[in-house]
Amino acid sequence: MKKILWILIVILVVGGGLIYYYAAKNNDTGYNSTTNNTNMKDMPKKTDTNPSTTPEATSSITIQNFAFSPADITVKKGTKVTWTNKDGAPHTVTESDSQDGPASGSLGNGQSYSFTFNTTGTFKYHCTIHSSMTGTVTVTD
Ligand SMILES: [Cu+2]
Repeated sequence: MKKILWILIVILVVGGGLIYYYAAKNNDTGYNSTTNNTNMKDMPKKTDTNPSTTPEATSSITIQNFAFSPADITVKKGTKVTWTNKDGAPHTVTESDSQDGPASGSLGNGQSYSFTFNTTGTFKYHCTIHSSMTGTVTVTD
Protein backbone atom coordinates (compact mmCIF):
# COMPACT_ATOMS: atom_id res chain seq x y z
CA MET A 1 0.00 0.00 0.00
CA LYS A 2 2.80 2.36 0.88
CA LYS A 3 4.45 1.87 -2.51
CA ILE A 4 1.26 2.77 -4.35
CA LEU A 5 0.92 5.87 -2.21
CA TRP A 6 4.47 6.93 -3.02
CA ILE A 7 3.92 6.29 -6.75
CA LEU A 8 0.79 8.42 -6.60
CA ILE A 9 2.67 11.21 -4.86
CA VAL A 10 5.50 11.07 -7.45
CA ILE A 11 2.98 11.16 -10.30
CA LEU A 12 1.23 14.12 -8.70
CA VAL A 13 4.47 16.02 -8.10
CA VAL A 14 5.91 15.31 -11.56
CA GLY A 15 2.56 15.88 -13.27
CA GLY A 16 1.97 19.01 -11.27
CA GLY A 17 5.45 20.21 -12.11
CA LEU A 18 4.88 19.63 -15.82
CA ILE A 19 1.52 21.42 -15.75
CA TYR A 20 3.13 24.30 -13.86
CA TYR A 21 5.99 24.41 -16.39
CA TYR A 22 3.67 24.59 -19.41
CA ALA A 23 1.33 27.04 -17.73
CA ALA A 24 4.28 29.26 -16.90
CA LYS A 25 5.57 28.94 -20.47
CA ASN A 26 2.17 29.90 -21.89
CA ASN A 27 1.84 32.72 -19.41
CA ASP A 28 5.25 33.95 -20.42
CA THR A 29 4.38 34.32 -24.09
CA GLY A 30 0.91 35.56 -23.19
CA TYR A 31 2.36 38.05 -20.76
CA ASN A 32 4.87 39.34 -23.27
CA SER A 33 2.35 39.80 -26.05
CA THR A 34 -0.15 41.53 -23.79
CA THR A 35 2.46 43.90 -22.40
CA ASN A 36 3.50 44.70 -25.95
CA ASN A 37 -0.12 45.33 -26.86
CA THR A 38 -0.82 47.51 -23.84
CA ASN A 39 2.39 49.40 -24.43
CA MET A 40 1.34 50.11 -27.98
CA LYS A 41 -2.13 51.07 -26.81
CA ASP A 42 -0.74 53.25 -24.04
CA MET A 43 1.53 55.23 -26.35
CA PRO A 44 -1.21 56.91 -28.44
CA LYS A 45 -3.25 57.39 -25.27
CA LYS A 46 -0.39 59.34 -23.76
CA THR A 47 -0.04 61.52 -26.86
CA ASP A 48 -3.82 61.93 -26.90
CA THR A 49 -3.88 63.32 -23.37
CA ASN A 50 -0.94 65.65 -24.01
CA PRO A 51 -2.85 68.18 -26.14
CA SER A 52 -5.51 68.50 -23.44
CA THR A 53 -2.85 69.33 -20.88
CA THR A 54 -1.37 72.04 -23.08
CA PRO A 55 -2.72 75.47 -22.09
CA GLU A 56 -5.99 76.31 -23.75
CA ALA A 57 -6.15 79.50 -25.80
CA THR A 58 -8.36 82.01 -24.04
CA SER A 59 -9.73 85.45 -24.72
CA SER A 60 -11.62 87.84 -22.44
CA ILE A 61 -14.36 90.33 -23.18
CA THR A 62 -15.65 92.81 -20.63
CA ILE A 63 -19.28 93.86 -20.56
CA GLN A 64 -19.30 97.41 -19.24
CA ASN A 65 -21.32 100.60 -19.80
CA PHE A 66 -23.83 98.64 -21.91
CA ALA A 67 -21.20 97.55 -24.39
CA PHE A 68 -18.96 94.58 -25.15
CA SER A 69 -15.30 95.50 -24.96
CA PRO A 70 -13.65 94.73 -27.27
CA ALA A 71 -16.78 94.39 -29.40
CA ASP A 72 -15.02 92.65 -32.30
CA ILE A 73 -12.33 90.05 -31.79
CA THR A 74 -10.57 87.47 -33.94
CA VAL A 75 -9.50 84.22 -32.34
CA LYS A 76 -8.05 80.89 -33.39
CA LYS A 77 -10.33 77.86 -33.57
CA GLY A 78 -10.59 76.19 -30.17
CA THR A 79 -10.27 79.43 -28.22
CA LYS A 80 -12.33 79.74 -25.06
CA VAL A 81 -13.84 83.21 -24.88
CA THR A 82 -15.03 84.49 -21.51
CA TRP A 83 -17.41 87.43 -21.06
CA THR A 84 -17.61 89.12 -17.67
CA ASN A 85 -20.40 91.53 -16.78
CA LYS A 86 -19.10 94.52 -14.86
CA ASP A 87 -22.34 96.46 -15.10
CA GLY A 88 -24.97 96.58 -12.39
CA ALA A 89 -27.56 95.76 -15.04
CA PRO A 90 -27.93 92.20 -16.29
CA HIS A 91 -26.76 91.34 -19.81
CA THR A 92 -26.70 88.30 -22.06
CA VAL A 93 -24.27 86.98 -24.66
CA THR A 94 -26.50 85.50 -27.32
CA GLU A 95 -25.58 84.28 -30.78
CA SER A 96 -27.46 86.28 -33.45
CA ASP A 97 -27.49 84.02 -36.54
CA SER A 98 -28.80 80.77 -35.03
CA GLN A 99 -25.34 79.27 -35.31
CA ASP A 100 -23.85 77.05 -32.62
CA GLY A 101 -22.55 80.00 -30.64
CA PRO A 102 -22.71 81.59 -27.21
CA ALA A 103 -26.01 81.51 -25.32
CA SER A 104 -25.33 82.75 -21.83
CA GLY A 105 -28.69 83.57 -20.39
CA SER A 106 -28.85 86.53 -18.02
CA LEU A 107 -25.53 87.48 -16.43
CA GLY A 108 -25.66 89.52 -13.24
CA ASN A 109 -22.97 91.87 -11.98
CA GLY A 110 -19.62 90.08 -11.71
CA GLN A 111 -20.86 86.95 -13.46
CA SER A 112 -18.93 85.33 -16.28
CA TYR A 113 -19.83 83.13 -19.21
CA SER A 114 -17.46 81.13 -21.39
CA PHE A 115 -17.88 79.62 -24.82
CA THR A 116 -15.28 77.66 -26.79
CA PHE A 117 -15.36 78.34 -30.54
CA ASN A 118 -14.57 75.05 -32.28
CA THR A 119 -15.71 76.00 -35.78
CA THR A 120 -14.39 78.74 -38.02
CA GLY A 121 -16.60 81.62 -39.14
CA THR A 122 -18.00 84.93 -37.99
CA PHE A 123 -20.24 84.77 -34.97
CA LYS A 124 -22.40 87.82 -34.37
CA TYR A 125 -23.87 88.12 -30.93
CA HIS A 126 -25.95 90.57 -28.95
CA CYS A 127 -27.54 91.18 -25.58
CA THR A 128 -31.17 90.11 -25.66
CA ILE A 129 -32.03 92.71 -22.99
CA HIS A 130 -30.37 95.65 -24.76
CA SER A 131 -30.56 95.23 -28.55
CA SER A 132 -27.99 98.00 -29.16
CA MET A 133 -25.31 95.84 -27.56
CA THR A 134 -23.63 93.80 -30.29
CA GLY A 135 -20.31 92.15 -30.98
CA THR A 136 -18.60 89.68 -33.27
CA VAL A 137 -16.16 86.86 -32.79
CA THR A 138 -14.29 85.86 -35.93
CA VAL A 139 -12.83 82.37 -35.67
CA THR A 140 -9.94 81.43 -37.94
CA ASP A 141 -7.95 78.21 -38.46
CU1 LIG B 1 -27.41 94.09 -21.97
